[in-house]
Amino acid sequence: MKTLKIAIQKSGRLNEKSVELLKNCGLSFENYKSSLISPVSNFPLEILFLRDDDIPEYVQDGIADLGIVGENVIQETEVKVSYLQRLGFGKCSLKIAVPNTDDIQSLAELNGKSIATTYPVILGKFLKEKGITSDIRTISGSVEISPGLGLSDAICDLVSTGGTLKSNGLKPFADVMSSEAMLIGRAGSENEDLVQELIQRIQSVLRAKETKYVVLNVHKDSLPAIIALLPGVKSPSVISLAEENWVAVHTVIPERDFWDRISQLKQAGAQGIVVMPIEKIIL
Ligand code: PRT
Ligand code: ZN
Repeated sequence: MKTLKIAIQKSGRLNEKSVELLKNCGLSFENYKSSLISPVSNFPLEILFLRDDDIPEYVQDGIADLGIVGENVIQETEVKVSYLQRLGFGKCSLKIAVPNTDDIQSLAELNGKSIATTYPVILGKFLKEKGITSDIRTISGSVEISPGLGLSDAICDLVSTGGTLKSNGLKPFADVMSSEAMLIGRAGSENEDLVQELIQRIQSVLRAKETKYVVLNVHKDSLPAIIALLPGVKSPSVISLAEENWVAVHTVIPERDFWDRISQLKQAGAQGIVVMPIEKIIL
């Protein structure tokens, strides 16, 4: 049987979450920091640990079948790969930022200005689309110090909390792209059975992360109002309690509107609400 290869970041911001995701998919492997390849003992898969910048090309060229990498890196390397699944971590945005003292109002004011970045391809396309001609200065790191050193008028860099911009006297001015970690595959690999199996496992882990398992007690009279508030996978399970006219309701609730939903349930008569994490949801 064929063994798949998946490339993930060796160390850095995406490493831990990528390893965690694969382990939550039930894959058993050693996360050796020193080795480049780790075999999975219970699935025909090998994990390649690489620098994130190399992952898109490895996948495009078929050295790896799959990869986990930020969309920013994929777009900057301009590779031909299939986007298989958004993974919900490593979220950030690529932004143009200017010094706090700059009173720039419109994108057009970037005409003729210099912008330092490690993302010349993405920035170049963005500016071209907007009809703006700036001087893109490609540097390899520490972009945020470049206006302070007089090397550029503005920067274009990834931002997550905004702390780095702030501590360098910069303010975000324009959004170029938003990014998150993405499962990519060699073009056409999405049709392979093993790849499909892995995608399904990943999706079941992601779905579970977005939902909580909730058990609550309610008087039978309030049951219709409670059920009306619950979406559930299909419909909630309702189990009789020893106390007459009381039932326990088992259901799942989406993480995103969790607290609103819980307070609505309480108002509708729910008591003794127990909330549990879910490991996997297989549809
Ligand atoms: O060694 P290797 O080449 O593999 O890693 P790397 O150093 O190139 O990348 P790494 O580990 O820093 O980031 C990997 C991926 O994480 C990126 O390609 C993004 O997809 C994603 N990501 C998410 C981020 C950030 N958030 C982020 N905040 N990548 C970088 N940053 C940097 C940003 O460049 C800036 O210096 O963090 C700083 C800003 O952060 P805040 O929180 O202060 O706004
Ligand atoms: Zn990198």
